[in-house]
Amino acid sequence: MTPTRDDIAALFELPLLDLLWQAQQAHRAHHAPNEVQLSTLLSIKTGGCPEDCGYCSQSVHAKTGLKAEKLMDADAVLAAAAEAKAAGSGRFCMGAAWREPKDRDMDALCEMVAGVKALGLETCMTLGMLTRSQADRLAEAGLDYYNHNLDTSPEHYGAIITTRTYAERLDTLEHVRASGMAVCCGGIVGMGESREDRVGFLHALATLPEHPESVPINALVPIRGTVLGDMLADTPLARIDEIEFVRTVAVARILMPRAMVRLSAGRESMSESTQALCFLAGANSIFTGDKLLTTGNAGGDADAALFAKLGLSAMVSDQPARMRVAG
Ligand code: SAM
Ligand code: DTB
Ligand code: SF4
Repeated sequence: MTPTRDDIAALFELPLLDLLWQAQQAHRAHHAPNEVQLSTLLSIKTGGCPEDCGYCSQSVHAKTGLKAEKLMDADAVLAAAAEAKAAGSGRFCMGAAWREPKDRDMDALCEMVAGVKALGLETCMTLGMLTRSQADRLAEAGLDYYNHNLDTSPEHYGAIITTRTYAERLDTLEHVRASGMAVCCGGIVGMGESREDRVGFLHALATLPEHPESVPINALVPIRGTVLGDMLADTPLARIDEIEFVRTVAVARILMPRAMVRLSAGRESMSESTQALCFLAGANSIFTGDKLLTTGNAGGDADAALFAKLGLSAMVSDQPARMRVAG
């Protein structure tokens, strides 16, 4: 049944232990309870992005001092992918600070996809908006997942980004879906949004024509020089409460039971206990490695220690999660 915003708000309002119980039941009905999928990120084209996303260090509108770089050579990308595989990662996600890829970049991008796949890794890219023909080319080259986030509720969106519309994001998601690739789509919490916005954000995801196979839930990484990073540094109380973050993960799990829910950016500043609660709430995927795109991440050693402490193991394949389910 299609959930309404009222249904979703009611989930958020449950006593925490009831919410976690429901989330665990949804999780165990569709996923191995103690397995977590591992992805590694690489920024293949850093900085100089014309978009004005208020959270992002890579926007030309931010004053972060980040040096803009050209698209990396395929050889360097493959070397990083081989390292990620050796460290136990199952998926390699390549991100570019673009509004959209240029057609002249497509050959190089396809070469990267084919090379990473040949190493025996699942492939993911996030390059901004895609046309249908660009999505088809990436799919033919062997791209398994495309990440394109809705980021927040339709109502809050305009306070965060003005250079790209919600509707344009939905168009790209449609092109990715039509090309046959799996959809990775989520967003960020802790950007000063209200509970109602978190409800609206999860409602938008859960009512897409099909649920995304992968749902990254990022906690804002506050970066000095970005609009949102400065706001948070100056008003620390605006930071999202960790239990509210756990609730968001649990509601995502209940609404999209077959999706892989990824505990994404922001893990570095979360305690082990909060991360454990997120896994209990149904998160079953993380970014590992010591870097996200431009900021630090918890890293391999910390993750290995956490997994040992919690009795978690790396998921070998998330194939079942990629079976299409009507949303
Ligand atoms: N340029 C492409 C785009 O935006 O479509 C791809 C790269 S972009 C960095 C990918 C996603 O990373 C964003 O949609 C956002 O959800 C997340 N992200 C970026 N900066 C973040 C931050 N400071 N904290 C948390 N998540 C962030
Ligand atoms: C997503 O939802 N989170 C990742 C990935 N998709 C591309 C990116 C997180 C970026 C965090 C900030 C940074 O390192 O620049
Ligand atoms: Fe550009 Fe993506 Fe950063 Fe937005 S999130 S400024 S589109 S790199």
